[in-house]
Amino acid sequence: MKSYLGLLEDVLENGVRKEDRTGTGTISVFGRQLRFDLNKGFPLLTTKRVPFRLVASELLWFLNGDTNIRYLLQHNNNIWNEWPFKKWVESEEYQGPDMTDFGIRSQKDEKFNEIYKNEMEKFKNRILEDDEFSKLYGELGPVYGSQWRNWQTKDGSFVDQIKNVVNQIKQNPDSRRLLVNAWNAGEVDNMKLPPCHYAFQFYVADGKLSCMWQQRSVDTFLGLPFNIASYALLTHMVSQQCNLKVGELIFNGGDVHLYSNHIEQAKVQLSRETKDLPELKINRNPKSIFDYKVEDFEILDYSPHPHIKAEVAV
Ligand code: DHF
Ligand code: TMP
Repeated sequence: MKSYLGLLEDVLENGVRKEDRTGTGTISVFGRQLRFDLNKGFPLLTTKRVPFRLVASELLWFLNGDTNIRYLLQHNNNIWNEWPFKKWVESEEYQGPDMTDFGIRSQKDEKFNEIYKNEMEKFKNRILEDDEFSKLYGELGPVYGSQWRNWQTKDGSFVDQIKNVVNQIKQNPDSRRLLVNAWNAGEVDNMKLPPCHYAFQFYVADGKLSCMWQQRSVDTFLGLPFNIASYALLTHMVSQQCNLKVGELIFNGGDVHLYSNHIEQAKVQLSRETKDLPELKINRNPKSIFDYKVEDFEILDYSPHPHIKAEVAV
């Protein structure tokens, strides 16, 4: 995982100041690649603890074709809450305290932060308990899960890209078309957040399955460690389903940035020594790529440095 730290260093050294949609401000570089040999351990950062359980439940949520945060909340996963919450507090129906710019304000104003946390708890409970509310306000739009499993075509039929790509890997491993695409140009405007990791491709050679993904926008401190672990996990799952060994995992990033409020955390991470990578154990051989459960995965020998807190830009 030295390469991840190398990228942090690269952004710190070469990043150019750039304003961004969230108003936080970033330093940013354009066009970078990282490569991981999945036979040398599971690429979960060791210079800070990354919550693997959250990575796994998010990936299973994508694979279920689900785009509603209710599933995530049922799995105690809060990583997508801010975006549907934004839609809720901006709606006509919302009558609570003013939540304008809650992301930035909650970091700067202690009193507001308490009010915000309270509204967020109420929102989460309603998503979990109220079916109608969750249908209206828990939805992220046709994001990853929808495009991966139910890409709608012109004639109104649906393409299951995951099922197709797994079948193709089994039947036609030399194919150069082993691709899944989440960037559906006709639907991007209906998504709460257009896909950051927008496409991935598999490659089979020497009995080994490799995977390369494309990411247009990269939150190097918060998002990227999740993204690396998520595509690593997906590659292990697909290789198990196709009776292949794992090969390489390759990341291609477009706008690779560090938010201005993550710089100190990045430096702390760079001051830490890396440790041996953990191993992934999959405890079962499920019938299909759609039958995995969070409990099927175990991370062995993971003893990272402590977690480092950082605020997510909304
Ligand atoms: N927006 C931004 N600005 N950056 C992101 O990385 C991002 N990622 C999204 C959605 N929108 C985003 C989905 N993935 C966290 C990690 C991944 C993620 C969203 C959030 C995150 O906050 N991770 C914390 C731990 C969270 C927890 O324990 O609940 C971390 O420290 O890794
Ligand atoms: P953007 O849509 O304006 O590019 O903002 C998206 C932000 O979220 C950006 O900082 C990248 C980050 N991000 C990741 O790094 N990984 C992810 O998986 C997701 C969903 C977002």
